[in-house]
Amino acid sequence: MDKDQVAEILTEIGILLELKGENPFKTRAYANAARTLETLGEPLERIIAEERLGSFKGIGEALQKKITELATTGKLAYYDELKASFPPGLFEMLQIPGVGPKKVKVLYEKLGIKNVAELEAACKAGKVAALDGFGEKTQAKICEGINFRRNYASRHLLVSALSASEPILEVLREHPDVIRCSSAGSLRRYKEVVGDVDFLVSSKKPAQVIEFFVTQPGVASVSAKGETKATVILTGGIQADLRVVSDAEFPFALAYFTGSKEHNIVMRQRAIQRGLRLNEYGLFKSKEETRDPKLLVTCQTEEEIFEKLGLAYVPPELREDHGEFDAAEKGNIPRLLEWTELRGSLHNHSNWSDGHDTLEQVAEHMQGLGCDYWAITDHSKSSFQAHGLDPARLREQLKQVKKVNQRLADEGADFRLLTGSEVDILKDKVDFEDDLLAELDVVVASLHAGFSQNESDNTKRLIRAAQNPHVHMLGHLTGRLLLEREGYKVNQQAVIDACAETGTWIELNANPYRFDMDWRLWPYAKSKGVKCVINCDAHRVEHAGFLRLGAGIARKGWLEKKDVINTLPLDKLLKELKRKRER
Ligand code: DGT
Ligand code: CA
Ligand code: CA
Ligand code: ZN
Repeated sequence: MDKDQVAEILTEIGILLELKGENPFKTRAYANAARTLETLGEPLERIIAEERLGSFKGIGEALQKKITELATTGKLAYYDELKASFPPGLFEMLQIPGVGPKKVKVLYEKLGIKNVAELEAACKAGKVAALDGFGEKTQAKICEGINFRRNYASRHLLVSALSASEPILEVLREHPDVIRCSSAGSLRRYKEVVGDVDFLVSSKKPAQVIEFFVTQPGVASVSAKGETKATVILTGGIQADLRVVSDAEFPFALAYFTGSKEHNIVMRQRAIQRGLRLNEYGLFKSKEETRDPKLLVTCQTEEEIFEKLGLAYVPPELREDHGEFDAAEKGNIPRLLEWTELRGSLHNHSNWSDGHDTLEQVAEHMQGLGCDYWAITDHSKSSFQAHGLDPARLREQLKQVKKVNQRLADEGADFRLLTGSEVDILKDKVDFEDDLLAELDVVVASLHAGFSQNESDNTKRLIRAAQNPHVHMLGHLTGRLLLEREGYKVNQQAVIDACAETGTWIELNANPYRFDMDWRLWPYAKSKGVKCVINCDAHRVEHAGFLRLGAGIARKGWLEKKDVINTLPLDKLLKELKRKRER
């Protein structure tokens, strides 16, 4: 097991001990040890081999033993026994927002509640509100959380689906019996959230491919296995479907299983209008449903299928029946953004606020990745829970950034840190005065706290922020966290209009939990001339990888290189950053 897997189990042990009512020092020791492991700067393996675990603060002898056992054998008897002593449903209850170990313990001991279903029944009967330390409000919140989970439990973040599927695609691609292979479905369409993962393979030996697929290390269990298809659960809990077809069928099956359903329906109608039939097996010269190979209109690729139906090629991201047919008919499908065209990110954090890394570490890492620039936009003072900077500390940070840049320049580096702030949008102004904002390269304004239940209040606040001549862009427009919480209510169209009027950019926050502003709104923003900035909102250097995800979502929003500010080289970017202030 690697350090993250070991850390996860230690965290779980801490929770189990808390459920048992163990003393808080003991339970916290596990949580602390987990955090220590997560932030290790070197492989756990090496530390164990060199017997250095004991040198870390808070890892005593008992913990050293457990960590070593987990890391080397992947198992821990202590953990298995502990876990077995609880009803399995208790863990599921912990997944409900607002329900922690302490609450689960009370619910279990006082009401005998062992799983989510029983918890929901107890809430409905009003029994939970009557418990000490709960009350009506908590009960209502638990109910809401249960509903939320029911709607989302079978859905997964795009990034989880990508990381579960990519290793499998890679080995499938190399398998000697695989001719062509691809992901399909919502994953290939780059939906922000997916239900299941779909794989498609062409092969002359389907049985071999199926057998190979179901025995992959990433496969946790096999739900169904046939001659040409299989359904499995991947580690991480995502379901995956594999279909194996002949190579002649491959382009048709790929188009069909990529979907979306809505897109497929229009494709099929277009075929019918031309006296043809389109299905997952082919395009046929027939007025009836068929899969007769003698009637097949041969196509080697998806491109040819589109061509036969009078359409330019539609990239998978656009296949949502959101205007792609009109565009493809007129030859107006844009050349979508490529992630390699991005040159840096303009909203990121360092350890001066709630980020993990120092300015130097950030600069070195991003330079190493080949970025041209990277803005440090730590939180402003009102975000005290995120250690927001007050004006004095921000000015101190500006000096430090200058020093880092000086050193980079001395070394002849082709890279620059930009100064900035992610300034909080308060009730009727932003968190810093104009004179301070004017000293910064980049100003992102975001709504973090105190937003209202009232859509028009929130909308007004965002519009007022857009009207500030020093605010370059609005950050994560709705504050949503995918599969976790809805965003605050805001009239996004009105905000886009205000950004168009004021020359303010809108962020596409590339954090895979956010992808905010939503891809569905970008075509409207683009039509209004509002520019996009794809930002990592990085809190650690590893988050630079979000750029690639963000670019995929931008493609889904029909965005091209020219629509995205951070495709500009540094000199042009600096000019654009001045434009609004000089209006
Ligand atoms: P998901 O998995 O819920 O995130 O969404 P998809 O789009 O991946 O849906 P999925 O996995 O059920 O099916 C994959 C594709 O197969 C879907 O996008 C379109 C195609 N498909 C499946 N069932 C139907 C259907 O009943 N009619 C049509 N026209 N297409 C279908
Ligand atoms: Ca799917
Ligand atoms: Ca599927
Ligand atoms: Zn941020």
